[in-house]
Amino acid sequence: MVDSSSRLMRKSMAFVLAGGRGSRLKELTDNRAKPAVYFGGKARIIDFALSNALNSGIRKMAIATQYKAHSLIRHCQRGWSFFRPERNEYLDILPASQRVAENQWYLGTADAVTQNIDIVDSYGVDYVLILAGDHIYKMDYERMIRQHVETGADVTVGCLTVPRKEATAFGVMGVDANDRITSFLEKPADPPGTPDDPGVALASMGIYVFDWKFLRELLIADAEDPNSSHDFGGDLIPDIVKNGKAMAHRFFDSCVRHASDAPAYWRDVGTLDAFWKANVDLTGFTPDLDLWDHNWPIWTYSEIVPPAKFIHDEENRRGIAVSSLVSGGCIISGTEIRQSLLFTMVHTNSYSSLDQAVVLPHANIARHARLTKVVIDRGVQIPEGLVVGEDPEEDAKWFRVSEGGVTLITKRMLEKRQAA
Ligand code: ADQ
Ligand code: ADP
Repeated sequence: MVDSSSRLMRKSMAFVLAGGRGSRLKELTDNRAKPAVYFGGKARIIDFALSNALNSGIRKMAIATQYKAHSLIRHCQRGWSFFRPERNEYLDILPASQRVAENQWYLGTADAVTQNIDIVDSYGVDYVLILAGDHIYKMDYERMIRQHVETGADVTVGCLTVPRKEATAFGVMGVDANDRITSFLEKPADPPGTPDDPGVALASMGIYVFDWKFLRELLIADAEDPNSSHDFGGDLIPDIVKNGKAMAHRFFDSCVRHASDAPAYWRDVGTLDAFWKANVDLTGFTPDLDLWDHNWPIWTYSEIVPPAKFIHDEENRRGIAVSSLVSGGCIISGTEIRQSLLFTMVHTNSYSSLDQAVVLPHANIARHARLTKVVIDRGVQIPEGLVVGEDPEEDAKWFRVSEGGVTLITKRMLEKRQAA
């Protein structure tokens, strides 16, 4: 018989891979890793995986960091340091460069675990849940771990269906009638569709459950294999599919939704367009991602700030925000804001307007600025009268304009513009 929920979760840990840069987010990840990128007004991307783990009952977590990890490490230390060793709860941050003598970074995702075998050993767990720190979704991992134990699989891979054309960025699998994985192609150029619907492919979410004993042996063997790139999706999973028992776990079965007819929400906000859209979508009437659900809170580090303040300026120009999310500490003074998402401590000034803007913390919008379809990086001081989003050619001279017409504005871009 499989353990009760709490016993099963006590025997499990989450190992979060948070080392990737996310280069398609362009200058937004110049100084921070993708998992540290802000999302949804208060949180950072990694908070979704960590919150899912916490809400699922997992109390042992390790976070492997690598690329530009400073901001990520600071965030995790501030926001996620409430685990108590005396209650057998742990959260360890494992920066790549500290674990090897010759400053060799983690080679691939599997190597990030191999280099920390001693730490996983010290947790004394039976099951290891490998997570990616860079996706936005709400999922009850207990169901996936339970399925893993019940089926006696060597590995259980989280999966969802994606349009076939987009599946080139994923591990794509074929399954039999029992959801046993029969084939696995990492990022195929021409992804196969599913038998039911040739327009969609069954894609790996890049999350896996293993028995620790099994994975430990596999990692040690993999480390000695000169032909391996030490990557879960590229090496280990295809190998188990061939030589062992790999099962698929459907995200649809364990996603956390606010209503049974709500869509199963999962996003890789890996491009500027996807990042902007997922944030702006939250301003919609009933967003597919419910951040208001008390039963599945997204935990994060939160600055202590006063409530958002809206004021009419001295000429009685209205400071208003409609269909928008405005975080704590914001001051909206004489600015009209529509369909926008403002993070903590954004200050906007009179005669300016924001439309479909995603404004990261501590940015300041000076007077008479008019910004449409923008992402404004943390701490950016938008100068007086700046107009963006109306003339793409002009915008592209100074800023990053995405394929979908979203303009990213960072401090460095503004400095260059001002110097010219
Ligand atoms: P990718 O997302 O392309 O594909 P990868 O770049 O290896 O795989 O990133 C996986 C996760 O590991 C990310 O969270 C990243 O931040 C992190 N990471 C990458 N290199 C790391 C390192 N050296 N050390 C620590 N962390 C690291 C994977 C799978 C596919 C699957 C997709 C789903 O390989 O099969 O479909 O995820 O997004
Ligand atoms: P504007 O350019 O729109 O005139 P200001 O920055 O001069 O904006 O501020 C207008 C109003 O915003 C102030 O009268 C005050 O009510 C509020 N305000 C500005 N800064 C702060 C602050 N640091 N704390 C609280 N309220 C502030």
